[in-house]
Amino acid sequence: MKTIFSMGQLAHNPTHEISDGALQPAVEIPARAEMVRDRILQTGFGAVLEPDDFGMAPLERVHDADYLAFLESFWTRWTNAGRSGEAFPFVWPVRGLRSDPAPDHIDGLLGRFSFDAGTPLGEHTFAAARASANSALTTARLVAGGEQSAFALCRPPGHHAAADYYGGYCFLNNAAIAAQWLRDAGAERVAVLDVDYHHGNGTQSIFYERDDVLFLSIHADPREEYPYFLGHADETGAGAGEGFNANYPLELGADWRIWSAALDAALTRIEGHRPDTLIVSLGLDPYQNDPISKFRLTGEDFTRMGAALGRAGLPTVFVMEGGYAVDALGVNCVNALSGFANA
Ligand code: OKP
Ligand code: ZN
Repeated sequence: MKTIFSMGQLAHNPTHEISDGALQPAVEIPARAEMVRDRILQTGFGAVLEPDDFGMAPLERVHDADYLAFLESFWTRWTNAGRSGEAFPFVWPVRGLRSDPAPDHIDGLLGRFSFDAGTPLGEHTFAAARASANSALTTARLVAGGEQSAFALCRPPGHHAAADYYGGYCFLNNAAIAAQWLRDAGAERVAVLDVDYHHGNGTQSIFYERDDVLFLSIHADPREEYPYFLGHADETGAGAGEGFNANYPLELGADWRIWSAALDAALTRIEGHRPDTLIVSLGLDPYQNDPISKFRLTGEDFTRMGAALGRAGLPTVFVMEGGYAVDALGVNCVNALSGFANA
């Protein structure tokens, strides 16, 4: 299986994030991707190739123009305001406040186009996010071109980013951009299965009213875990999309027995959708030793996960999402991908 990755994705190199009520060392760091790339090369799992540049058009199919313009102009606005280093929002247009007109001031814009204060935005963030999206697009094109599967080594991740906001370390929704590109390239139906520990609120929201892209997510119950405000089991889609969204919120501490029951249920739903392509938002944070997560999957469980996905027999695009146990990321990722390849 081929992997697509660009060094340009490493340019987003945050030092800090806001979590647990304090400025903490950032956990979504370049070493995550380097660890996975190194393991793929060391094990001889497959080639690691550079993405092509797909330009802005496939991003505009998923994200709002004013959001992309904000990301593009952010660093100029930030430095013109006399700021330097990483930016964090601190005020949001919640219930009863107005999102439109968008503010002119950078502090207002940061709140208008984000949903949390935990995501550092810096000088090279947009360039790195674009490179990450290009990896997802190049991977999708390989699978559309007949490869049974391919792996987008995306970082920064994407699944928390919606049409017009960033958060959860995510800026461009790589999986959604790949799904939309596949639709535009002729796929009639796509399924996106998100196995990250955190609910994929951005991907859900992008496709919530659509029946062509089935979204499914297995994650920690939002009553207890980030992102807190989406990911409940009663979110089943709306309008034409009613019945095309499926959430499997699990209790903290869930192990493979509990987790795999949700996977089996999700795979049954996917089979019923008869997708031309499956996209797997491959979060590696359900791992038992993940520093910010509370599921209990072992390294071998990632092999089992990959094998179960492989038995679905669908053309599959893997898109990396979270996972913060840096030393274990390479092993767990290659376990999942080889579990798939050997199924
Ligand atoms: C991104 B992805 C933990 C703070 C967590 C945000 C988590 C974002 C996860 N104390 N802050 O889905 O892995
Ligand atoms: Zn996560």
